[in-house]
Amino acid sequence: MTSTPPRGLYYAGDWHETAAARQIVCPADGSPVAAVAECTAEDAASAVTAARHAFDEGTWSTTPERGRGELLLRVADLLERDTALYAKAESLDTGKRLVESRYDLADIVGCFRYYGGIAGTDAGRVVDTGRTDAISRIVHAPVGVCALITPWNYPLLQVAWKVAPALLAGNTFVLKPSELTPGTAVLLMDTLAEAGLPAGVGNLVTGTGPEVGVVLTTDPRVDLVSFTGGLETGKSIMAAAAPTVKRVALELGGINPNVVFADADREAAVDMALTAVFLHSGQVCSAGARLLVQDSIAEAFVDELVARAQQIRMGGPFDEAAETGPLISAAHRDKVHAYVEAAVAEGAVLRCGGEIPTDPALAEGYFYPPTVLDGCQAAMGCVQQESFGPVLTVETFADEAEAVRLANGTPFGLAGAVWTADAGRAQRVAGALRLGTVWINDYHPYVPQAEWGGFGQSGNGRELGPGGLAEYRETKHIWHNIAPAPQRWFSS
Ligand code: TXE
Repeated sequence: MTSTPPRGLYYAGDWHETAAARQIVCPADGSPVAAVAECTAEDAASAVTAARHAFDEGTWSTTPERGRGELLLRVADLLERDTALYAKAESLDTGKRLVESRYDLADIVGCFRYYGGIAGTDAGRVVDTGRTDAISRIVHAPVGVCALITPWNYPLLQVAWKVAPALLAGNTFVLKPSELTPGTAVLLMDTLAEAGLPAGVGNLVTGTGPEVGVVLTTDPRVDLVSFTGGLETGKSIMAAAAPTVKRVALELGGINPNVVFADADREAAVDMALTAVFLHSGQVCSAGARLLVQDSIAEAFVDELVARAQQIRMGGPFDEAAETGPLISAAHRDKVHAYVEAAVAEGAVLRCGGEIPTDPALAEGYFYPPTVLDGCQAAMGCVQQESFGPVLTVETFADEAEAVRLANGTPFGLAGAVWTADAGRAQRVAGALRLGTVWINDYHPYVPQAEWGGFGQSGNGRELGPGGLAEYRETKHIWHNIAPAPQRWFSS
């Protein structure tokens, strides 16, 4: 029997073998999923060479934008055709429920369709020069070679948010997915090739940040880095990109406020407060991990929420009774548990969860139960830093001004919500919150047409929408003198 070598290094239109491989395991039970190429710094440099060559050669950047959009639409159709394959791969790598991976795939298809659909709708603009002898145009140009570095919580979704606009704008890219969840990125290279993407335009390196990620953020042949991941990594990427003045876009998460006023629809607000924080076991950059609830309803609201949180069923991707899955790794689970212990040590009241489960059915996986920390104060570490796990902190407020002040009281600003029956208050608070996304009487919905990104230390730049495409475009001014004549600025 011949075995195929582990895949993960793809450049210039071909798969390449690597000296080493990494075994991916399913976080739900630690079972082996697949061996994936463990690339070196040299492998990453080879991928950059291919991307640079393809960009400079120009086939893709000179393909009319509508043609590039048609390719994205073909990718969307192929992803839809292969949903079962992709969803299974995503669930095995992340441990998330199969049904959630299927939802993610629908969103991924939607992202490719959105960018495919807007192709050719914005060709720049003509500027009034105030002269009859000159024409001035603003046009879009691709930035060049893009390094796309992605995390493990929504592996292919975060890839899609970068790859689709990067390709539409005419760039070439080197993708580096998280070393924990590379499976669907490997599959995507096959899909892009099947859709007809020219060799060298889309390239992949699998491996770690310190080994291959660093090459992508420092190589002078890379023009742009788009990164989604942790705050500390984001800071180091920004610094690494500085000496070669790369364009940098960062999506770094945060600890997001979910503000509930006493007049809110109680049933909906409790229900959605659970979804806000416990969806995907809290491993969501926009998770509503900070509940701010008006003091007159706080006790009853939190009692109800805790009672429901205790009922949430954990299980693996193929357990149909499960409502949420494991954390991504033992190391991440230990980090979340240490966060909870530190919160309790600084005075938070543990209302539920807070212990690594002892249920034998969950013993092989990295599960952590929905956890509620009541009685938190703005200055506590647990309110100022994200756990990125299924942990809710609870604070109370007296009035609108205090709610806004508390909600804005962290260095982050990705997303959050306000719950109230008062439309005027809803708009006032939404306007005052320093967040990239504000939901009113809802939590988590997003559409590819709307920009996504953060204020403050949640990052810079935007993904999705026209703004997400703008990240991958240079703006160029073309001035055309149609009646050239000497100007005689210098008389000699
Ligand atoms: O992410 P990293 P980690 C947060 C969450 C989590 C924390 C750390 O709080 O606990 O980040 O998670 C690559 N140069 N989020 O350590 O390290 C890495 O290989 C270039 C929020 O898993 O940020 C992976 O591909 N690349 C978040 C990617 O960066 C480097 C999602 C993300 O990994 C690199 C995930 C380097 N020096 C975690 N070091 C969100 N915003 O949604 C690492 N990488």
